[in-house]
Amino acid sequence: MRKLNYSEQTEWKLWYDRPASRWEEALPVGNGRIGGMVFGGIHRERIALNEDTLWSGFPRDPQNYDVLRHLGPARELIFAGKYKEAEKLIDAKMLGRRTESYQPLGDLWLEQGDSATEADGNELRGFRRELDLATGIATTTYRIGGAEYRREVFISAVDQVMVLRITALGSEPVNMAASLDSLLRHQAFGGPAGTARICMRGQAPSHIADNYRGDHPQSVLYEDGLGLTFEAQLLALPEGGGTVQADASGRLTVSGAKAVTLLLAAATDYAGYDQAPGSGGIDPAERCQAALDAAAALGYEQLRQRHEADHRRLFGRVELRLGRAEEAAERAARPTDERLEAYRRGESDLGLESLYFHYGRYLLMASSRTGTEAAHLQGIWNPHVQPPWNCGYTTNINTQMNYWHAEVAGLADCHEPLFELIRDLSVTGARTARIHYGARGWVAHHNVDVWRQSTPSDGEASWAFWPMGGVWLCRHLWEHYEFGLDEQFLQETAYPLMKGAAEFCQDWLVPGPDGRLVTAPSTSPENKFLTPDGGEPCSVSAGSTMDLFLIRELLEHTIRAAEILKVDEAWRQELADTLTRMAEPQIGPDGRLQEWSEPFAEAEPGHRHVSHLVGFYPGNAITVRQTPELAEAVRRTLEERIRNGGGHTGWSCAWLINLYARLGDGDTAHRFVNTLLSRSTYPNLFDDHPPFQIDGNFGGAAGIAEMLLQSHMGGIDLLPALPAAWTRGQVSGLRARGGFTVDMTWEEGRLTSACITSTSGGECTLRGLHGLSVRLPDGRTVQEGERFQTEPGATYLVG
Ligand code: FUC
Repeated sequence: MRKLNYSEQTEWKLWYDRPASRWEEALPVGNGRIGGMVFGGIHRERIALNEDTLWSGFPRDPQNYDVLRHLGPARELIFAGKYKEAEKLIDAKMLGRRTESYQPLGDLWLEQGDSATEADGNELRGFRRELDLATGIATTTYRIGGAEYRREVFISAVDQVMVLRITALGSEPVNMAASLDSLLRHQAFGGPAGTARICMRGQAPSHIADNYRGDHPQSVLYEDGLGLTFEAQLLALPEGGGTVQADASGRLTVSGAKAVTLLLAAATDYAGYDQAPGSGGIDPAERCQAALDAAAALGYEQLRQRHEADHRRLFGRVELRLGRAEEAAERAARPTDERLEAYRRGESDLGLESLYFHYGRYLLMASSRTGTEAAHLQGIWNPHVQPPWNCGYTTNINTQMNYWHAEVAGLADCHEPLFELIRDLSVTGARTARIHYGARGWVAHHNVDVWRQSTPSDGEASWAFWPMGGVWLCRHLWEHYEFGLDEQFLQETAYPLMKGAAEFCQDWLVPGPDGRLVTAPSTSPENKFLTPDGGEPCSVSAGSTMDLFLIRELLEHTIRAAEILKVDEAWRQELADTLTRMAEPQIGPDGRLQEWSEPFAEAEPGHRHVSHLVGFYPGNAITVRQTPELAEAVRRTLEERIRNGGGHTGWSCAWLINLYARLGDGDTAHRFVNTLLSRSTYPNLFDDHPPFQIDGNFGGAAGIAEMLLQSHMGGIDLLPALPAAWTRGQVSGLRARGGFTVDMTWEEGRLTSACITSTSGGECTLRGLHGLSVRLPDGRTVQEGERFQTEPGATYLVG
């Protein structure tokens, strides 16, 4: 395919001409498990560290054995229209305990060079710190006097260590000191005598009793022996002479070296959600030592090559370029924070928009890799002992949004940690289903942590009472199958989990007063209606639209999966029967999609959640082609929400991009891309909810992909929501459902060429061809909307 002649030198980089002055300016690196935020300091460098299993708490039984006896009475109150009373009952009797918090591991501090050099009249020049998304390497360079210093940082997924390479060019040697520190209980010390190693060993709190509102030391509990143990170790490999010394207090000094490679390993004794810390046979110190020894034997060059090859393999799968190369290069020549400022002031910068897309891919690669924990509210990066919302997995939108781009943007393998989370939840959630609701299958609620809490958390019904977490998560299993068509995955992983969630739904649905099956109690995440009698804000009723969409889709996907696998025929029939008996989402008298089963007035008409639109995106129960009236109701719902201030948090705005893309309204989708970047983005391009929350990055990337390619209506829609601002561009490697990969170029707002690769054969239908046609290998041509058979591995050109 013709390339638009961009330069990789500048394109996929975030760069700055000064060190980060706060955490939200630092640059994230990660291998899915270990995370680092690189500040790029000059004489004093900080790399804030994380390890993805370092959480407060330990396994406990969070079941509330009292819930079940209140379920019947709560339903009676709801069906009698006594919503407020039902809500009070739930708040008082049917919730659970606070989930645990993700913890910061600590900081690696480097002191480098001698500030006296500068005082002697040698100015600091040429400072640059950057993050190259294509290689996953953060680099800081600067000159002082005749010396040029360079620090490179990456975290290798292959070798499980952070690698820091410090070099000095010119006459000056590298003189530096390194130390480790943590906000958690810890000790730092030197390695065995004669080694160039320092260590930090510490303990995570047994419980964090409060959310972030500044740090409340009294909410951080340590009970002896109950928290996870963690360890970080740093090893120095100097080159070109130089001496290394590690003292007993944990300070490592290197002097007179030409270059030094620092290797950092980190581990905890987390051995699974159901294993008490320390009981799983994992020794974090041994783990660190083994990783460091293996990495040291490879040496810097090999570590870097192995990391880069692995990183490029994933990152290079997709390329998106918007607008003219010269313009993109010109904009990229500016520091990213200035670029963002200019964009905020209204300057167009299509390169920044594609950078944001690639950053969304980069961040998922760095926070969710095979074998690691799933990405939580902040991916893996967090400096707080009491992080906002515990840095948890909040499953009424945020956890799902983290993975919206995974399939379409070529990172299906990064989706796997979420499947592991779902698998664990199906075990803890089976107890909760039985104990809380007397139901089969498994259930998960809104807050989940590393211990896989499946019960409601503490708090209030409007968010804590949400037994649909597992149902929604299961959509990811099905999507993974639909994109990749991996039948083994469907059989061994997806189907058993979907089946359990579907069984829960069968038992959870009850006949409402009109005999139709509904959920009760039911909430619509975090929004409230005004009670018809007293006009009081209330969150609890029966059969919220979101519940109905989520359950409907799960049952349909489960039936489809059982058909493909040729299993459970009788049960399939049961599910099909349930579907016919379920209540349907309603269009209200004002033409909007109703959020609840009744046309209640909303307490907050500009609410950030648009839960009832879940059937339109990410779901496909409503589509512009198949159900145009409902799609029109979606549009009206959106307009009203937005008119009242909706879309104001990062993720909420990101959702709007996806929804407008599905409406085929590229210009409005683009307006929200613009809003997300201008209003909800930190200097390091992290999403600013506020505060930092990574879902907006991921949802934004998904939205950009959704504007370019859709495959939810049976067939592939090319450029379905191209905004006027993206007149020309090219993209390669986007994935479509049915096992296809799509490359496209376009000019003047029209498709100019496309190449479809079929991974597993199967039928394909293309739309958005603008008069172009598909050439088949046998010479036949296929037009817009015409179905054709593909061969596995074959490519089909559109021109
Ligand atoms: C949900 C959202 C909030 C926030 C939190 C983590 O409760 O309503 O906006 O994203 O999750």
